[in-house]
Amino acid sequence: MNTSIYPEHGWPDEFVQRYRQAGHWQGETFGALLRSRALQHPDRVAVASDTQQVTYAQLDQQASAIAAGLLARGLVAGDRVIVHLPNIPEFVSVIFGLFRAGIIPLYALPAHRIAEIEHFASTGGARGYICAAEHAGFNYCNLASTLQQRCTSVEHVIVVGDNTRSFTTLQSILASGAGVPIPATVSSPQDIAFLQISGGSTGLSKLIPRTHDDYIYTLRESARICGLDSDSVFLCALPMAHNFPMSSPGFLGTLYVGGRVVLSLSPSPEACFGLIEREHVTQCSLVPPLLMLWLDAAACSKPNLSTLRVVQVGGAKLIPEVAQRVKPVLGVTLQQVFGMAEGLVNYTRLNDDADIIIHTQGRPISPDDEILIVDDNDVPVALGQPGHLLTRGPYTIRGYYNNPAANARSFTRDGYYRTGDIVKLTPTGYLVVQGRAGDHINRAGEKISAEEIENHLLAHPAVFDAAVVSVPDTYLGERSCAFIIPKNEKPRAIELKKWIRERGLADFKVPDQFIFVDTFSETAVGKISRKALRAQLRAQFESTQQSV
Ligand code: OOB
Repeated sequence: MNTSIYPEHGWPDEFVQRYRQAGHWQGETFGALLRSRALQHPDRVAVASDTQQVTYAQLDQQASAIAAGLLARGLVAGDRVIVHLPNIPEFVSVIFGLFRAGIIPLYALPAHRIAEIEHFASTGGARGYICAAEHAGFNYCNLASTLQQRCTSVEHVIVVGDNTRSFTTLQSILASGAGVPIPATVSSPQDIAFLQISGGSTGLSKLIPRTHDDYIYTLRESARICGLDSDSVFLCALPMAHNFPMSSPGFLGTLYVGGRVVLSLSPSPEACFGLIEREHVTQCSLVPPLLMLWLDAAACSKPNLSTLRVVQVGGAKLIPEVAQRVKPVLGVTLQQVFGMAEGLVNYTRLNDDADIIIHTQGRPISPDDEILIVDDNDVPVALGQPGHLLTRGPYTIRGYYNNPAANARSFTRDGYYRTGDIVKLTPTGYLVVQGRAGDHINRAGEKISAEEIENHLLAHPAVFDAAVVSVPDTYLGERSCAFIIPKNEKPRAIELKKWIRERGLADFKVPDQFIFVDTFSETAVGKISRKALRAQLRAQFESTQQSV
């Protein structure tokens, strides 16, 4: 067991004992889980899309074939493989194939581009990269080629779909592994099951190691809290690599209880309303901006959503005015979700009073989730006062993967994770999110590090200095605004946008707005922190908005 002050990953022994004795950690693994569900109800549909229906038995067979095929190619248990796939059934068979082989998936979002993927490959020491040939007009095979040139550790590229670059296809892996006998699991419950990526408020994303035991605990409890059972049909409309639609309760929570997962390549109301009707969807998760789109579309087009019972909304703050419209317009129960890929997830409960559902972001999953709300000096604030949220518990990581510097910043000496969120606690134990202490931008649930974008802007030859801040946006919640001091000639905003894209960053990180200034302020230059500068610029932005 890890005994360092900032353990890499893994809980100290006393906590391991406590979580086992409480029955939170039941010694399950993903590989064994799928086998057991396939034996319980082989012919039920596990995953459906516009073009495919995969039963539990088929999913189990595919997972074994993929595992055997990958092992035959030379990958071994413990290797890391980046999974870069959109919402297609192969996402599910691939990750269960990796679980079965004991290989660790590292989930990338479809929007990520070479800069992010290269960073994940090098920090994760990835040996493989699995992508779609093409999705939403982007050719992932070209990205794979560049990745292999830049990152020699990535020996294996596997592509879902035909490709002209002669990369190995998933089809051939499946064919080569079909029928090869392979155990349901080779992992121990406390092994790392996969790596998630952090929103990253300081610089580049960090990798989040989640174990079988801790993650499966959240699936079991989330399914219960969200009212899922084997008759439930969950529509996965958000990118399935994201922790929220993966596990809160998400597609994995649905598979845990033997329900049916329906995948949509797009979260738009046009794509989803038809699927809800056709597939008799009962549950779905959305971020607030999408919920707003759905509400507006449903109010106009009056779709048949009669099977839909619950919509989870999280990832960013939902304002009460919007929360209030959910029941009358969609006819469903709203469930607010405030969670993080690092662990802690809070839900409003389905039978909570309307006031709690509309005005709070829920309470923790587990009686063993420990919550501290503290001031800037780590001293607990009085009940009801806002403060920094710190947490530890049976499914909150104790450290990022391979990142002692980040661990020293993000965890207290006794293992609490510093979430970076400012919250208030109600007398009945519900959390109300007030905002962020750190400098990240929460753009429609996608987290953007100001520092990461500033560093790319500073590399532009015409930029003398850059500060990126979040500004309020009616639909996105927050959008990004870059304040730029040009060197000489003022560059055009369109040029800077192109620059960010060409540096291989996800599109959602391209600043929405640019403001060119001569100087940040007399006192700002070199004398105050970036954090204070960003706060000052944000205030400056807000005051100009009010005077317009
Ligand atoms: C989810 O996970 P991440 O890792 O992309 O982002 C976590 C951060 C939180 O620290 C908080 O700043 C923000 O996203 N957040 C919310 C929120 N839910 C997440 N802020 C206000 N209100 C909410 N309801 O976003 C995530 C993971 C699991 C479940 C749900 C969301």
